[in-house]
Amino acid sequence: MDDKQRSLLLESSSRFPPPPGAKLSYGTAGFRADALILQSTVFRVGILAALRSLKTQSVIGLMITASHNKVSDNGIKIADPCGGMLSQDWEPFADELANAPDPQTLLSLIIEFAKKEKISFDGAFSAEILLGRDTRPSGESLLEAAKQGINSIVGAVVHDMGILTTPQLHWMVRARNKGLKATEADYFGQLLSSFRCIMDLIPNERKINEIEDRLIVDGANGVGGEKLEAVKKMLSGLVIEVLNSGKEGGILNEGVGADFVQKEKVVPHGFGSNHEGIRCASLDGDADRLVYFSVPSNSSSKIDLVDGDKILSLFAVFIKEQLSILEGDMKGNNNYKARLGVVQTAYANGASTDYLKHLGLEVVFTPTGVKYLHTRAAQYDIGIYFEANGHGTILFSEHYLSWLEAKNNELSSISQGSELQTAALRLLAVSKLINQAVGDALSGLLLVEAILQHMGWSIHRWSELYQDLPSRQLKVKVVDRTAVVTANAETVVVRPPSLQEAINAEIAKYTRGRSFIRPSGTEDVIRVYAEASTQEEVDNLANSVAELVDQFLGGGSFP
Ligand code: G16
Repeated sequence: MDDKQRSLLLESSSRFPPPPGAKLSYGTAGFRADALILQSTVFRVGILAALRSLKTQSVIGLMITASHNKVSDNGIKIADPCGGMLSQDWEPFADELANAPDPQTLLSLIIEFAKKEKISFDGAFSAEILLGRDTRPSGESLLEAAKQGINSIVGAVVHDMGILTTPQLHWMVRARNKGLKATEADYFGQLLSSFRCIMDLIPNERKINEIEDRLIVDGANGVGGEKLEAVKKMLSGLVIEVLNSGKEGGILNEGVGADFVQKEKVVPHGFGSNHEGIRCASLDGDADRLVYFSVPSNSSSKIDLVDGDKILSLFAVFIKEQLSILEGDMKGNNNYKARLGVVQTAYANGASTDYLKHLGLEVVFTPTGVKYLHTRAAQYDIGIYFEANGHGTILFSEHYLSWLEAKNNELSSISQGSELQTAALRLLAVSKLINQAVGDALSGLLLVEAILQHMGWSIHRWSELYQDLPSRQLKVKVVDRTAVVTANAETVVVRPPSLQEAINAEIAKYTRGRSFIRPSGTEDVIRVYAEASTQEEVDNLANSVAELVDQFLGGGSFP
């Protein structure tokens, strides 16, 4: 590193001192905290993104968002060259960078890390970063901090992509690195054409059904609602009404959005008895999560939740149907049996796992966080991953996509329009519609809608795929959430000692009881999950486990 680069880093970082007394750590999906203390962190992540770009000689993405968190929080997510989350082996460096106490320490860390990673500052490659933000008021000034961080690396180029959903930014990074066009119009164009393709391939006999073509979407008062308004203008065959689009003056994620709906299992603001029986969906603050729900008659505010597990199950049924058509006829020359796998976390409702296994699928578990699920799903030809909270997607391996393309070409010449070719075309369209970089509420929603039409299923028919076990989620505020250490995909507490034994003793009191705790990586709380055979039992179990967390970790309160 030459003197010019050193002095640029020293000078710029002196303008972004870290907040006194705050320790920030790279969590489930990047850094997240009260927006007031994030200037220096975001500036430093700007530097990190430029270094990552130099290292990989690729475009990197930075998204200013705190997703489902309250509006006064903000955060930053990093998109790697493939569009996925930052490679986990860089997370410790991200932590060190964020917490370096002064410019000189920061510079030393960068020099040492660049040496270790063999990052060259010779100017042969210029770092290039795509920058986006959600609708939070703090986003504008944090975006400026990120720009200054990026510009602290000589020659770095920043493209401000404006207000986007997180998955749009990840999609753009992936597209750019594949040499494809990557504007918002290209993103919408790909979504709409692949949606149309799946809709056009619905067999005629299935087109007669009772599905209402109206969908009501809760936009969480965030960016997703805004973008969906744009999508719906270009859509045909589906009528979408967006509530909580942010234009009505509601507050982001307050009493609205996928996180609220999935955790509380009540209607979001703006929904009520006038929506009884209608198919409804809810997006989260940066539109990377999606859940569906319906309002039962005379329900007060309760909903029938169709969560990420059921979206996964719907996708699995559809993919499996196409694979059995394709693999049912192995007479051609070019045959191949795809390896299909499903990835869940400990939050997956036990009934969903039973259902998926009953379908004959391979189901594996990872800790919470898309970074884990995505990596695991990428090991299959087709990997479907979903968290119960609605974050997930379907990944197709390059190898399998090449096979599908070849099969489609072969079938075009020998049996154009056959059921076999249609199945291949459907899978190819799904691979274009569903975001290959990260979970995406907008593309997920269009795929759900296309599959429901294909199956001829109402939301009620879909919801009846299996009956969820009653579950409850709570959060407990403790003095130091890092005191909890878990193992086995977060199902067992290994620290503090004896806490797991105490939880086991509570679980043993209930039929089909299951419970686990884990520190959140996006909020300063311990999360408690419980499942049992009745709602009363599960509420008791969750409350007793929350009490145990309080006893063992002290200072508990239940936000
Ligand atoms: C992020 C992650 C998700 C995770 C969620 C909650 O979502 O991308 O994988 O499930 O945080 O994580 P935790 O329980 O550790 O707080 P989002 O939508 O908030 O970015």
